[in-house]
Amino acid sequence: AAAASAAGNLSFPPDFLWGCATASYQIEGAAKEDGRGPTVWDIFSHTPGKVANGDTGDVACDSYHRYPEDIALLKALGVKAYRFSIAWSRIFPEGRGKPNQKGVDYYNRLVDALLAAGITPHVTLFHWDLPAALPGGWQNRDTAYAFGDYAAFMAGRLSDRVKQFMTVNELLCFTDLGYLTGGKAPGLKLPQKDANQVRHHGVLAHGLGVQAIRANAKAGTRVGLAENPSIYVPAVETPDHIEAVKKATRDTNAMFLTAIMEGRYLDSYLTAQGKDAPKVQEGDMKLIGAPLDFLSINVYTGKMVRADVSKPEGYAILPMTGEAPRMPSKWLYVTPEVIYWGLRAISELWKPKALYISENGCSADDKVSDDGKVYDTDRVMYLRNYMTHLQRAAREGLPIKGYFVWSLMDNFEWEDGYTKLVGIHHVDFKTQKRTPKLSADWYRELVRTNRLV
Ligand code: GBH
Repeated sequence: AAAASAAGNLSFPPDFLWGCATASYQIEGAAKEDGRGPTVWDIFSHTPGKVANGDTGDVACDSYHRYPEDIALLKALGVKAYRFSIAWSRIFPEGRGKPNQKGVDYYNRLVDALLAAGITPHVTLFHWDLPAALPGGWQNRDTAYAFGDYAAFMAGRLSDRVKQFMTVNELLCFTDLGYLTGGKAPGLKLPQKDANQVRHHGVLAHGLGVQAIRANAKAGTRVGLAENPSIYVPAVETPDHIEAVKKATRDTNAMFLTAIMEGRYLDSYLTAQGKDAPKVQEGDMKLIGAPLDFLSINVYTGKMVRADVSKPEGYAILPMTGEAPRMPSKWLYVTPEVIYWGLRAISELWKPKALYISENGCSADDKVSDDGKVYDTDRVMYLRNYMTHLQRAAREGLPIKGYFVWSLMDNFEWEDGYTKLVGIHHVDFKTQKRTPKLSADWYRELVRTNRLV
């Protein structure tokens, strides 16, 4: 039995996996090198008015060339794992067809260098940089099959060394935000019916990816996804509000995570969408609902929920007030408890075998001081607060196995370009020099002691 000493109560489990996360388009640069094909994000970022300052990922952190330096940063932090994504269009420049060996070589070099440094690679196969050549993008069901083929290929090439694969990152962001509201690539504003079909192709791609990885990977390979479900905090920690949080979690994620965890669309979703409901083919839901080896969630923010018996759904989601504390990204309200309640609601609803936080972090009011250092006290405060609630989840025995801070370093923050920086290392985008921020010093100590102090 665990020693119930006061100090022990602040510890994380001994085998807790600490890591850092990045994504290909946000850090790699080398957009035209070694046969990489164009992606929807290349086109979007080069379209005037789409990204702040007209910023692009053409160079970003130049990690395509500087990955040894980035691995050195990971090593200096003492983390045991690195979550990165593969640029599909480096492997298949047109999304499908003949593989590009130079792209494969890059990820082989990266994986080998990580392993040589004692760092476990966790691979995301799709973090939004869709090959532009795929006709219709995610509007086309064929794209889901192309993803399955690409997943099969990568599993075959990497699973001798990579043991943990995430199919896709954040369904909402490459479906609704790309095709319904249009703030992200490809920047379309389609009618709800078409957007619902895009959502379906997204979850179908995940399902086909799971099947493809299982069929092509070496034994012992684990498959999951990195999702950003809507997650909630009970307004008051009483059984009725806690139940309301679970119900809200299940209902509001009906098109994505609930479908994946339950292998069906909730009737309430289908009814609400009516004639706009997605067209589903025979066998789709079985693929989509394939049991996963683990589930990873990206946790940034969440809303409060209270039980409300006057509503048919039995709960009310409380809006954020204008004065609620948030980080510089306008959507990033500081709600540290959501990391615990998100994990708890998901655990109780769907009993996943293992859970990870695949991203957590924030933009902050970073300024380089005279000594060249960024003292990001606000980010330290943010991380420390979230970590307290992560530790509660571990302490109470939820199956939380690891945590990846977003992000290893400042990088191309999508439509915000380089105006919102989310790294624990500062990057000087003129010189590409990386410098640990105060938050990196803080994280290194957390990783070293494996406990909150
Ligand atoms: C993550 O998404 C991404 O996975 C990662 O690549 C990114 O760098 C990181 O966040 C930091 O931002 O005003 O309606 O357009 C976080 C979840 C969900 C946050 C969508 C931004 C846009 C809200 N994102 N949200 S909206």
